[in-house]
Amino acid sequence: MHHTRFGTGTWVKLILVPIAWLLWVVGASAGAYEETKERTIITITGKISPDIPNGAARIGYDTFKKIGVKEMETRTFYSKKRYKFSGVLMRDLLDYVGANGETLEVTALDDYRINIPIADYQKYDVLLAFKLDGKNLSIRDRGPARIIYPIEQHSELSDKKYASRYIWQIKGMRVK
Ligand SMILES: Nc1nc2c(c(=O)[nH]1)N[C@H]1C(S)=C(S)[C@@H](COP(=O)(O)O)O[C@H]1N2
Ligand SMILES: [Mo]
Repeated sequence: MHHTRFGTGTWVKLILVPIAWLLWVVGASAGAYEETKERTIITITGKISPDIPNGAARIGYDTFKKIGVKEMETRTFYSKKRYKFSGVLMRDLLDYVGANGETLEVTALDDYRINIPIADYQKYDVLLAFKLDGKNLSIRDRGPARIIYPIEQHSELSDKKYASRYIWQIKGMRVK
C-alpha cells in the first residue's frame, strides 16, 4: 500500500485554485466596461483596463445602475444628522474599469484633489453616493457624486486622517 505523496493541504490547493480562477474569469466578463451615450459624471483614467477606448472610462447614471446601486444610511464626518445615500461601492466601480493600482487620485469641481489608498475600498464598504433621500445630488448638494465612508460601522473611521477623503463634487479619478 502506498501512501499519498501529498498532504491534505496540497490537495485542497489543487482543487480550490482552479475553482477560484474560474470564478474570477466569469466575474470579470460579466461586468466589463462598455461605452455609453449617457452624460458623463466621472471620468476614470490611469491604470485601468487596456481595453477602454482612449484610456478614459466615462461613467454616468446608467453605468451606476449597471454596476449595482447600494444604499447607506449614515452621518458624515462632521454631521450629527443621518442621511440616506445611494450609490455604487467604490470597490465595484474600480473593478468595473479594471483598476490595477494602489492609490486613487480624486479631483473635484472646486479643484480640491486628494490621494486615497485603494486599500480603503477593499477594507470598507465605501460608497460613491449620487443620491440623497432618493434624489440625484445636485452640485449645490455636494454632488453629482461624493465619497461616503461607513463611519457608523467602524469607529476607526472617525480618525482625522479620513476626513479629507470625504471628497464631494467629484469629477475625475486617476488610478496610480
Ligand atoms: N470637493 C471637496 N471635497 C472636500 C473638501 C473640499 O474642500 N472640496 N474638504 C474635505 C475636508 S478637509 C473635510 S474635513 C471633509 C468634511 O466633510 P463633511 O463636512 O461632509 O463632514 O470634506 C472633504 N471633502
Ligand atoms: Mo478638513
